[in-house]
Amino acid sequence: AIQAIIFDLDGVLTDTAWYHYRAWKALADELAVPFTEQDNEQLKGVDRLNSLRWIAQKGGLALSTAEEARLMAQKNAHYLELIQHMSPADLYPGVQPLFAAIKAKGWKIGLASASKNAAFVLDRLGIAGDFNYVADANQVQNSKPDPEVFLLAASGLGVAPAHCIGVEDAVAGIEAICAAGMRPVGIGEPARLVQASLVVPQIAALSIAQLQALA
Ligand code: G16
Ligand code: MG
Repeated sequence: AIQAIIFDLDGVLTDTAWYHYRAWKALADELAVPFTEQDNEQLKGVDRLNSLRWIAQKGGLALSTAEEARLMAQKNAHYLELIQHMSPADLYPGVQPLFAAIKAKGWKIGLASASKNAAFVLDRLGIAGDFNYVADANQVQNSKPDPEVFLLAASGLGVAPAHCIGVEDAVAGIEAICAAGMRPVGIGEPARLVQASLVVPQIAALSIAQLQALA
């Protein structure tokens, strides 16, 4: 039986991808590396260091560890500036009723995000208090598709992975959920998220009945 739903943050509960894109784009421009919104699709769910390495590789740049650290700090400062004005209005429609329905079932709510800024974003969205446990990139060594962040969320919730459903928009995230031994729900296109048991176009289309049926 289902006992917990573990959500990814960016692309599932809110659209921070646009802000990540603007911050990476500014950095790529400075490095003279071509970088488009389509390129940014590849970086969804990918952590900060691996995102920078993806851009550096695209530009054929070899960065030292010190340069990587400086560029990551620069990108993050810009990203933080861009997300300062996020508010509950940035929460995707459908999240609040879904959370209410999950709580009414007595199921727990967890977060598994590749972002180090997850707690700040939850706070800005006004939903920090809805989570029984928040796992993010500050606490894990291995980035998605490794299952570590989902397994940490499950253990923080005190629920065995087999009793959890994971909800993700990124291919690497769905892989992480599968590797964790949880049931995967995708947000986006079925053709892209082939490993997911169920795919809906956006979170507003996800019902408690569909989640219950995965049990
Ligand atoms: C998010 C985004 C990624 C971003 C990553 C790291 O992951 O999807 O694009 O690179 O976080 O973010 P930060 O630089 O804030 O640590 P998720 O797992 O919430 O989709
Ligand atoms: Mg995501």
